[in-house]
Amino acid sequence: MKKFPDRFIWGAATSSYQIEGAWLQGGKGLSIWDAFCHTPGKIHQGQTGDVACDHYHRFREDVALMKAMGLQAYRFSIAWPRIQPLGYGKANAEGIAFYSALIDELLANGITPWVTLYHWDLPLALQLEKDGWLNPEMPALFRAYADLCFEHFGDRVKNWITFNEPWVAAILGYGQGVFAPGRTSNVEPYQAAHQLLLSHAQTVQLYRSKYREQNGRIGVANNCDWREPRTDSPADQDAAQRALEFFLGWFGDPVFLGDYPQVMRDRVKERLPVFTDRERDWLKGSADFFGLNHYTTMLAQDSRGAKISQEVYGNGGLSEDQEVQLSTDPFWQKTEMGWAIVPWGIRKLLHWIDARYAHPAIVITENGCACPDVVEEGAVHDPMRIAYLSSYLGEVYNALSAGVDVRGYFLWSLMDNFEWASGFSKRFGLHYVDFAAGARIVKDSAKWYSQVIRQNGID
Ligand code: PNW
Repeated sequence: MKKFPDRFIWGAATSSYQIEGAWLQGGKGLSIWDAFCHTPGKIHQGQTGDVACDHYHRFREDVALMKAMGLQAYRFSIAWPRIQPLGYGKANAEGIAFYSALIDELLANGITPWVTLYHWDLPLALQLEKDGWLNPEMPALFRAYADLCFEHFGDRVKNWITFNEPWVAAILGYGQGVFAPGRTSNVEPYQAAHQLLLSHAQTVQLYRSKYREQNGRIGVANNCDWREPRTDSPADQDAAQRALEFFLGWFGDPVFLGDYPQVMRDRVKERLPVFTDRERDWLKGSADFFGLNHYTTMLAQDSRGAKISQEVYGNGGLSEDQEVQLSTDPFWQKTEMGWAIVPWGIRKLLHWIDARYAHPAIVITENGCACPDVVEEGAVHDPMRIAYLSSYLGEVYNALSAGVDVRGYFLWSLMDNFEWASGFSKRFGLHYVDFAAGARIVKDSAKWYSQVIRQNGID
């Protein structure tokens, strides 16, 4: 048995837009995802999160599922437009009441809440009136929203994540245009990322000054896939390192080291905004733990002078700035997302983070996979998910054994949900959701994970 450290945190994660539904209820305002999904052509089969898992009405049942599997911690996000329908102004009492009830229900069941303040559902009014994350007024607006959350929930919530995957918000939202707000540009991702980082820094500063006595922890959840050199040539090794710095370094470096990676400043030049000295000071050290979302690995090849194939997943957007051509090994098995299953990638990435950021406390804030799940006589057998999870956790264990400080693991996801541009076609859950009827079915993987938690380890 691979035993994990005594206080290792076993959790599962979700996000507001992907599970809540009730898009026009409880005084909620519209978000950019409401608008994006209602724009024909943007989402698989025109699906939306209008109802999703109907978690807004079923949250007590969902907490019971968590309790039944012995979950220790639950990561969810607050929908900003439920708290401030327009993104500014006073708090919407019904929104506060909803999250308050959820938090109380979790605590009553012995489950620790981990709260993400922003998992992409920006109030639509801020997009229309301010151009969203491109606007330098955003840090003050986000900080005011976060202030309301700390004020109303901070007595009970001690673990905060400012942003989920700023990389995705910037690249998929402002570069490739496949996520809301659907912009395509090779400048705006850098500008949006800059405001996301400054919003993070200001919010952490607020939390650490005004809410010090709440005695909590705050960080950000960055996503990164591993980049393995395609060959052992120095050029490909450099390409893999460059790709990691453009991916995780873009956000990890400012938060832990105080500025963008040198390689980005050299290559992006005047399209990369510059931090002032004061901003660098605020950013540096603005996380109490290193939140990491990780799913897959790709091969990286130096592409200087060559044309980058846009056919390959991952090559869109800003790969020209990196001059890295990505690919996968044809022998790697793929999940339903088309993402390669490469367990050792997580171990190498954990070591990379450990070395670059001077041995931070790492919390894996997401890891999981989409599988072709079907209901058979009331059960869902998902051996592929169990294989994925146990192999990835095995490599997390190896990193731990080698001294990397991993504190916890949040599995994506507690239940099947609205998978963004893929709609309901991709199932990541430990629980199967019948989206027409709303019913939840415990998958084999949930029973397996429950045993992992009970044993505090994997076989
Ligand atoms: C993450 N990519 O999204 C999100 O945090 C979740 O909301 C989501 O459901 C989960 O991973 C599974 O997709 C990502 O293209 C979406 O690199 C896209 C990418 C990465 C993460």
